[in-house]
Amino acid sequence: MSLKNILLRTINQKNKYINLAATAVKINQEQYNHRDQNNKYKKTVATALFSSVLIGTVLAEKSKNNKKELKENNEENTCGAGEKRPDLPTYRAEEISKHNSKKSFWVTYKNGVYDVTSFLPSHPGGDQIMNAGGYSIEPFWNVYGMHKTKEIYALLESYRIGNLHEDDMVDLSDEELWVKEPIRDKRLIVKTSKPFNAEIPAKLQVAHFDTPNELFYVRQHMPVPELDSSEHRVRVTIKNGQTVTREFSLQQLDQFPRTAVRAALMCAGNRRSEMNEQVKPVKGISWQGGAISNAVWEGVLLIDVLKACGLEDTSTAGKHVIFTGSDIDATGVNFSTSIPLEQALNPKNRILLATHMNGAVLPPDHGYPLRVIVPGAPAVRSVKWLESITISKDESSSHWHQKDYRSFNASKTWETADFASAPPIYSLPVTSAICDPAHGDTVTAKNGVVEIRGYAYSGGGAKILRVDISPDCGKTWVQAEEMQSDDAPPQQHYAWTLWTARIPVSKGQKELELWAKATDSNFNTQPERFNDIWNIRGVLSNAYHRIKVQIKH
Ligand SMILES: Nc1nc2c(c(=O)[nH]1)N[C@H]1C(S)=C(S)[C@@H](COP(=O)(O)O)O[C@H]1N2
Ligand SMILES: [Mo]
Repeated sequence: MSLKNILLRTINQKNKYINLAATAVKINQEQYNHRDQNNKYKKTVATALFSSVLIGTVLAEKSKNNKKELKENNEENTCGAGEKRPDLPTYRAEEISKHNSKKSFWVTYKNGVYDVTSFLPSHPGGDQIMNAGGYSIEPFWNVYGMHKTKEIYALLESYRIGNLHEDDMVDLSDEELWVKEPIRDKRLIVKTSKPFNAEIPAKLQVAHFDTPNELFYVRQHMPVPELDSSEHRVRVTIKNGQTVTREFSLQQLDQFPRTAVRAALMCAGNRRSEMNEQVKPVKGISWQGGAISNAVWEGVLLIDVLKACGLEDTSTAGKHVIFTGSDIDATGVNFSTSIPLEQALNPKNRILLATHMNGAVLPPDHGYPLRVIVPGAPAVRSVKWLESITISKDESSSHWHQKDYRSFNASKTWETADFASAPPIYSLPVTSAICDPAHGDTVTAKNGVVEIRGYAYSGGGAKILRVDISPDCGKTWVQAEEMQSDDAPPQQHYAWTLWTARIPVSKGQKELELWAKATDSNFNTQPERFNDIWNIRGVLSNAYHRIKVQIKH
């Protein structure tokens, strides 16, 4: 890059930080305004202004750090992928662009040209890859940051056929996309930074029944969109012969009765890493047990809004509600997924259009200013930054709905799995995990007893009835004594359960292997091993949780 370009970029960058700080002040004021309107949060304007300035300063500072981080990340280990290879031929961009079909499919990365035709069927993201045909994969990998691993760079390089002509090289670095990301709590365990995916540390899961907002796990597919609650609208479209569309501002939504639901959100991929380690590799973020957190969500009922839009008059069977967020992928497509309309209209399911989380305005990472909460469903259905709700005879056609969050039997491979015929995951099976101690910890036995704590959860409104712990690989079981759960009725119980168990150990015992399993109000229980439930995507990974600890007496 020329000196002039570098200077221009620096000036642009600086202006961006100034804008960013200004926006932060605006958003922050707006959040306080919103609270005041609801007459629920009595904060003085003075406090609001003070914290606005404070947050503005912190954000500006953070952006500087982000830039530093970006530089460091740019020096990530790409295993030499995309470096010049004098032994290989050179291709012009025009020639490369012709190879964009399933018959012949080329992509570029930095200097490298790759023929990945034979890789297409095994791409975990399905046909999404077709967007990069004859072009650079960089802008796509900038959005889908999980590609940026040593293994994937090495895999890419194995398809190398040539070099991109010098004159056709373009700077496709990704700074622009990520400078506006929110500030995150340093205690979160970061799995991928762009997009930001992070789990809550296990010991902090059991420290609070309602997870503090800043510790709630975060799962993003794209950069966090910047939205303004005073301008935000949600569009409701009902296709029934003629199409009816209505738009609601947040103030208009507030006209509906407000209500609160305590619900855990769990990613369908929670505990995937155990399936990966105990059976064989799966594809997806390697979540340990931290892709679940619990909160009280507040907003209006989806069912009330749909009825106000005249939905009652239509037949519901076989239809779907498509939720669309404001976050967009590299090709300009918004995040979207759907649930069956019957599920949405069952009042027991208490589906919310939520504006608040644990009494505070939704943080940007969790969908500010509006998200849908589908209690008891895999968290992917709880679309953040909600901008449209569409009643349709078809499921969402999005990649995230069609090519992900579906399950297969253990024999299906990426080549044989048929996503189109596999049912989408709309509920969750019973699961549990021991959070404290962690695997490998040394614990102290007091009066011959070791105390352990964890969570348990089941989807579809099922409540946890029992958590059983085996201290001897299944010979005997000890029942957890203390169970902290919500007081909602058993078939409408959407929160997690935190439990404590006391495990007797014998004198002089040095090591203890612990197995945990939960039983829910449908009397479903966790499977013993991961082998039989293994699936290519590593979803619904709910076999017994097993850890080993050392004992100090
Ligand atoms: N708009 C939008 N909504 C989304 C997602 C997303 O990437 N974009 N991720 C989904 C997934 S897969 C999960 S697990 C949850 C995570 O919610 P959280 O980040 O508030 O924990 O959000 C869901 N809603
Ligand atoms: Mo998820």
